[in-house]
Amino acid sequence: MTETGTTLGEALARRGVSRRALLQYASVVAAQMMLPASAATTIAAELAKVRRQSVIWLSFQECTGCTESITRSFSPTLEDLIFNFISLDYHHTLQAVSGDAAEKARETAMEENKGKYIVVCDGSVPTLDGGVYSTIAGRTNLDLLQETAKDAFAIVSVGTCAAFGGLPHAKPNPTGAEAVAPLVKGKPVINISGCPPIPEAMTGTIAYVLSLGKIPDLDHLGRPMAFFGETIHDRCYRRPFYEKGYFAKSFDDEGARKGWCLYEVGCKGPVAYNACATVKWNGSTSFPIQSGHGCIGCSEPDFWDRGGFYRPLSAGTSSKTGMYVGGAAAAGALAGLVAATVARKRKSVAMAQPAAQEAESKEG
Ligand code: FSX
Repeated sequence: MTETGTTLGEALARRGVSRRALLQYASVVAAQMMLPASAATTIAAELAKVRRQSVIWLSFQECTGCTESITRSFSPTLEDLIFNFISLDYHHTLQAVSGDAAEKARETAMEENKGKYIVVCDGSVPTLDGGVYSTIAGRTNLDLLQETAKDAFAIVSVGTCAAFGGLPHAKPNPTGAEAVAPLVKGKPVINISGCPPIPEAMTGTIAYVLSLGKIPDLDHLGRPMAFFGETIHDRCYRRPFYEKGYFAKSFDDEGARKGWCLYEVGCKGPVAYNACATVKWNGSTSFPIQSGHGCIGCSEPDFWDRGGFYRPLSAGTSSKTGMYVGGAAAAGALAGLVAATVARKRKSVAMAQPAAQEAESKEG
């Protein structure tokens, strides 16, 4: 880990990492965060000055997919984050210590870095029955979250579970699972949704906060605009087929083989805000739509309850069940969906309107 008392620049130099390499890395972060190229110099300079930065990672009700995802980050790598950038003082999956020693590490990190440390949370927090459904060191998730968040600089909620409740929050939500943001008061919360979230969205955001000491621009759901400012549909390479009305009707028909739009086989790209189509996955190798599967909208609230992963958006959703339905109910539900999207004041909202028109025409 970064040696106490030294700066990141000094630590990197000792490892033979040149200033040029740091600048290159800063350029990647600047590009990811949609900053002007000139910001790279500032980021590199500020990163070089960064001293030991404590990060406390709290895991609640989740599947560990978010940690799996961040360990597959390509730029920067988790190794960069842990060994060169930060001190990951507490992380259930990655820490070497356990039991009392782990809790002591968390308490010490909080004490020594009051007001400066970052808390990363994954998973949702059970609130029913006194929060008994998930405990760590004999304490409820809620208790641990509120104690740890109290003196933090900022909270970063990674994954749809921490950001919006995710799978544990899906009906009937037996544990009373809640997202993190409503449970911590008076602290900035950055949501990086996705089930799991894109690793570069997590590491890029954390690097941004570390280097610039501020919170990036967020959308109305608390997500960094740099990664969540556009829909998958906005940047999808299959979009020209959508415009021309070329749609795959099943996953193995001729249209699917020709790479046509997956809208009619249930793709939720038009209403899913995330960077899968641009940042992609596994070192920019591919993303679900590129491998032939529609987007399931995992970065949006309540995507599990909406169900219908293979039903087209034009089939709409039932306000009662949350499941996709057809006919008149569909048109009304979809109109609501479109209206909600319009409220987001994003240019990509226009892309949801053809779906509403399609639903209306089907109704007629
Ligand atoms: Fe949830 Fe993450 Fe999905 Fe899993 O920690 S966002 S279930 S990928 O693991 O919280």
